[in-house]
Amino acid sequence: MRIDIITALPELMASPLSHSIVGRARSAGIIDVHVHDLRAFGLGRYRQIDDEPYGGGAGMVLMAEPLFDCLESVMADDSDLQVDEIIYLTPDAPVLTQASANALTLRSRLVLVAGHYKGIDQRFRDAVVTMEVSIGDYVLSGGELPACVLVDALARLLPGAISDAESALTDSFQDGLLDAPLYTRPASFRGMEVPDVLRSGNHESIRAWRERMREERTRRIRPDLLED
Ligand code: 6GU
Repeated sequence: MRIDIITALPELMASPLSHSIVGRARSAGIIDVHVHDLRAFGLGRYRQIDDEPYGGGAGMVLMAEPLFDCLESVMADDSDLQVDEIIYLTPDAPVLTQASANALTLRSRLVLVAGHYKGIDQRFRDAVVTMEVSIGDYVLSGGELPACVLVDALARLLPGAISDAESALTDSFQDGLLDAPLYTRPASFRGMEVPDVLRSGNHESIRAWRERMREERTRRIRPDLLED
């Protein structure tokens, strides 16, 4: 899978995209991530990328022209992969779920547009954006961290990204339930014990215990997940 990211703050994204599973998936050629600096397409001597909103109001708006120019340069590269979706990260959009992440892994090439300031010119959204994604009901300063979140959610699902093939399948949410509690050595720590069942060696009781814990935790912490 190839992902191109358009952002005014490429430095903000460098570290999250270079470590852990995403970093390793990139090194292994499982995911090909390219970050494009919107500022390089800024207008005039000062490479301007934002301006005041028509109609007034607080905050600045990313201008259409640098966004179109940057997107056109991304589309004009020599990749033989077709762009499947142009995704704008914004809080006024449907929230990313494990199901929508799973669906996106079937795509071969995505362009992510990370807005900053107040937002981006609506004409870019209307003309070229094919999908909009929020990562939750709270406000962040820009789409850069959400874009990193989306890349992480996708990278870990791609074949070969995770060594233990089972690991991504047993993640919280992958089947709609939260994970069971985890323990590692020592068995006794400051008077706190690992549940006996996990040390019993009885795989059937362990499986049953985990299933019960997952249901109990989901009912207590996220009852909304059990609704459908
Ligand atoms: Cl995608 N962008 C911003 N700026 N804030 C958010 C978000 C996105 N998702 C949740 N909050």
